[in-house]
Amino acid sequence: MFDDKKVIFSGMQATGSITLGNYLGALKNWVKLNEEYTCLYSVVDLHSITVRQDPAELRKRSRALLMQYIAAGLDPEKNIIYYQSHVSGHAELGWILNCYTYMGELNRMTQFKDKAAKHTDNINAGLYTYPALMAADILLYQTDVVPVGSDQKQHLEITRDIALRFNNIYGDVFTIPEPYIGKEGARIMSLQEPEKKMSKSDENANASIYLLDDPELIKKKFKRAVTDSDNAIAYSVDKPGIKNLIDIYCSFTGESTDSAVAIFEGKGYGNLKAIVGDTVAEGLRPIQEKFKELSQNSDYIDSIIKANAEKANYMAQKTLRKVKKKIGLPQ
Ligand code: ATP
Ligand code: LTN
Repeated sequence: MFDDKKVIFSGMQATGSITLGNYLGALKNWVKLNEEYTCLYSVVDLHSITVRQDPAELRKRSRALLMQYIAAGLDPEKNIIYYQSHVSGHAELGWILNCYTYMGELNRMTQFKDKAAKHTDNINAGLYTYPALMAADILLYQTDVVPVGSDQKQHLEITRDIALRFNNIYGDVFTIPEPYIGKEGARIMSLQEPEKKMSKSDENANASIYLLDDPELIKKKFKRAVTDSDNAIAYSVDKPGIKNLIDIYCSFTGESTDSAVAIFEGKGYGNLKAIVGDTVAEGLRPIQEKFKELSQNSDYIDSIIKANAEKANYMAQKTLRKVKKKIGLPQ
């Protein structure tokens, strides 16, 4: 819509430090896709406050998250990297789309059910209507493709349903977005409870590898990874711990599952954990170095934040004007 290139939008919440799950499920694919598309990558800070946050921590984490996008390989001159709260169109369209989203649809959202169960003292309306704001993030930029991990599939489906509903009433207002869910890394599991996805807000720090973890700590966490009482290496749903380690290894090395199993077969769990630990520690080293470099260049980060919010705002206003006109808000 904005030039000949198709549009990509994706985001992460500033609820903690980026995990290996976020990296392999989303960020790594963002870097891969960034040549052929107009890409917007947002730190979705408005989504983060659906769970209670400490203000100083949220500010710090949001900036660190934005810097990790860049450190992982996204060029801020070529990609629009910005804070969601700096573009007021997200909240505006979010409200409008709330009015085109049914409670019956929201009731089915598994992320809401999981988070409500985890935060029983704060089941707020924002947590419930989170998907309408996410739909706004995506539809605001006439997005064609949304690269996410498989846990976001349901949110993409509701986004498409809302967009189709809106278009049916008012004509072709929104582009209908497609999810992009990578083959490997789509769902990285917790190292401590491999039946559960790795999550940046997990209280158990041993369950997640963080992008900025020290290499020695990464190796240690892999050594402590929960597997099973058997010692035979196989890629199977009955062995979620081993399957997860093999998935992580393949995501980093580009090896196929079969050849990874052949490499590790007969070598025991200890060996597998050590090799995966070394591979990840080495694989993350360049990102960590770049992050350190960026940390010393605060003015540069400030200028990126400002310039990119302006670009995003310009794009957002185009859609917002169209939407407001269609639904009859006074011009
Ligand atoms: P939280 O713990 O606060 O729910 P999260 O770790 O689930 O956070 P998000 O910010 O919600 O992370 O998600 C950012 C991106 O990372 C999304 O595209 C999501 O699909 C992807 N993602 C999150 N966890 C995983 C995982 N374990 N495996 C693969 N992709 C993941
Ligand atoms: N809901 C996502 C984060 C998110 C997002 C988005 C992802 C908010 N808005 C728009 C892609 C596109 C999550 O919880 N992982």
